[in-house]
Amino acid sequence: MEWTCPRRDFYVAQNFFEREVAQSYLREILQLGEHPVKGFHHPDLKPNRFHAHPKYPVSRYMGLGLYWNPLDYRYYAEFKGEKPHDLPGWLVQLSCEVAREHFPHLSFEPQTALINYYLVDKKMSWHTDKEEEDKLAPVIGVNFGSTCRFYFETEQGEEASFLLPSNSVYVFGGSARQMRHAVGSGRKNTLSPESHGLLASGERLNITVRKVRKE
Ligand SMILES: O=C(O)CCC(=O)C(=O)O
Repeated sequence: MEWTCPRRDFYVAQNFFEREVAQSYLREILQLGEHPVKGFHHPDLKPNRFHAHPKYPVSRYMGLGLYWNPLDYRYYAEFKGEKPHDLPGWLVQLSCEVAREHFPHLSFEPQTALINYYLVDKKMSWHTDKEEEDKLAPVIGVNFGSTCRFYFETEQGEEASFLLPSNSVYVFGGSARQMRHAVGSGRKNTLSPESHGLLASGERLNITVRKVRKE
């Protein structure tokens, strides 16, 4: 497993886990998602001038640790009166190790994981992750399912992209923490072996682990 560096302070690694390990992690996340309240759901977004009740672009969404509410873009300790699931131990360990490897000088604590489960043809348009108080702490992304195109802004303000397959991990922090980024929909017929039987062709599941609160 090797890290590439598409821009300063942004790293990506493919073939991250052994296949059986990746499969067991994906299965665990899907099981957490079955909970009727704090599992996967399709939340409303902030109203805009076109829609009074727009929906979050990703059809299935779940927060662990803290709940990020797409309706007001704030983090909460509870969702509908329930405490979100805790982050699984492997996700805490993985995110701390990746943060320490690439950003040893920055403070990091895995306080939340946002899980986006993209059904076929679903994608995320250009945005900046700016709702967290800590504007430097790294965001660690873990990817399962189908390959998608990941778009990001270079330091020169140009748009660039690369293909992001299943079983890959990315991390961006420091000078890249506020970079604009987007993801295309999962490509058909690229479903990875560890996702077979768990996700359908063209589906994709992304987990981003974040530090939200400042010290
Ligand atoms: O699906 C992805 O890899 C990106 C998710 C994302 O941009 C976000 O959660 O802010």
